[in-house]
Formats: sequence, structure tokens, C-alpha cells
Amino acid sequence: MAELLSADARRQALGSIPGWTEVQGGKGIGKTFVFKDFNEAFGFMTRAALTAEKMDHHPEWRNVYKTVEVVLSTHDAGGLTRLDIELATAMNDIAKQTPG
Ligand code: H2B
Repeated sequence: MAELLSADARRQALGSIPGWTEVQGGKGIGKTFVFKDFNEAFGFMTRAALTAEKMDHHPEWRNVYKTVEVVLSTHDAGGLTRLDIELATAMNDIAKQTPG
């Protein structure tokens, strides 16, 4: 199982994933993505879902029209691990490739 990141490692990792902040007292990280419309938002979610499934690491998220609120946390470990940082990095890349 992936190991929990220390507070220092969390802070350092956050520096490499723009827009993500600590939530739930450091047990997770969150970001709100805003797209052009629902089509773009759902396209992002579809691509992110395929990546998440490949990683066997899944987001908590909520979509309202063109907004997608995401929280990442490693439930098995009870907090933040490198898997959350990897998925956050992938989501930032996918959002960059999503037109709009
Ligand atoms: N996703 C997240 N975010 N945290 C987990 O601990 C987790 C997961 N565990 N996806 C995986 C699935 C685990 O339940 C399976 C059995 O590998």
C-alpha cells in the first residue's frame, strides 16, 4: 500500500500541481475545475475516469454544469499518498488538453 506523505512532503508536492490545496486537515487535496460548458466538463471527467481506473485510484468529485469539484485522498491509507499527487498531476494535464 502507498505510504502517507509527511507534512513536508505534502507541501513540496503541492508546489508541483498548480491549483490544488490541502483539504480535510491535510488528509486530502482539492481543486475546482471550471470549463467552457458541460460538454467540456464531462469530457474532462471521462478522460480522468479512464486514467483513474487504470491507476486503480479514484476521485471524489461533483459536477454542476461546467464545474467539476475534485477531492483526492487515499482511503486505504487514511490520507494523502503519492497516488493522489500522480492523479492530480494527470488531471491538470488532461484539463490543459481540454479545449475551452
Ligand atoms: N481510490 C482511492 N482514492 N483511494 C483508495 O484507497 C482506493 C481507490 N483504493 N481505489 C482502491 C480503489 C482499492 O479499494 C482497490 C481494491 O484496489
